Amino acid sequence: MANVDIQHCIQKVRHDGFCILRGHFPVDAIEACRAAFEPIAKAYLAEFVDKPNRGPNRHFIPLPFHPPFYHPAFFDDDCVYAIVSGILGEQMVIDQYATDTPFRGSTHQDVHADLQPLFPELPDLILPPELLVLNWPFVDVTPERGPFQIAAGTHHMPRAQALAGIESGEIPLESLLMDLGDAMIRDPRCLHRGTPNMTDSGRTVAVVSFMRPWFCRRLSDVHPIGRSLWETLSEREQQLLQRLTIDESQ
Ligand SMILES: O=C(O)CCC(=O)C(=O)O
Repeated sequence: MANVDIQHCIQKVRHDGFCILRGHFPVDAIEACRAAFEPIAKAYLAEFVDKPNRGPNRHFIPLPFHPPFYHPAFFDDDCVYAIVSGILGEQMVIDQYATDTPFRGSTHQDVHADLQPLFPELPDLILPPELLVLNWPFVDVTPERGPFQIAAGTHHMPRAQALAGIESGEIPLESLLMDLGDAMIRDPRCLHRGTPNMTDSGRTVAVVSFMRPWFCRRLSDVHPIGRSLWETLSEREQQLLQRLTIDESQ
């Protein structure tokens, strides 16, 4: 944790809605993920190419919980743990491991938040986050590859006001360029959108969702974790991943 200022990152997530840890994750571990993801994406697209679940030519694809996608560098990182637990508390859990991939032909998404207000009857109530997302790209995210855009600080604003501010240009949407090894922690209530990937290779970004232990949602596309891998995890990882189903046959 030597060169990461944890308190600064916590403040940045709280205030702006995101922070980026530059050059944080091991590039060789990510390159292994990129190679292993190719056949997964190919098989997925063979079935769902005409049924994109995130807009034209943009797919949310779950990842299996085994190497190379499971790596302690991603799930047992002291800095990520300190920042995320510094906001959500040490009882936090993970319920999802997946990817977002826009391909050529993807378009600008509507500006959106990934979570609905906790209390819909009070849509303007500003609360601390119940959930944070960790993202890291499997490729360098260049301007041509459809970078994620975010409107900093909009998680502190009534949503209608934030959307109007973005629409009028008063609140800027910032393109987040990322290199292999960069990792982002963000509040998914902070308004954002995906942009078009104009290249012939997918722009895949991994997605891990951390949440306070009382927050539950029904997810249909989460892979189990094999018992043999589970037994090798640290106590902290087992606490984080306690919501996964353990596959006793693996
Ligand atoms: O990966 C991206 O560029 C944005 C994805 C996103 O916000 C979504 O699909 O909800």
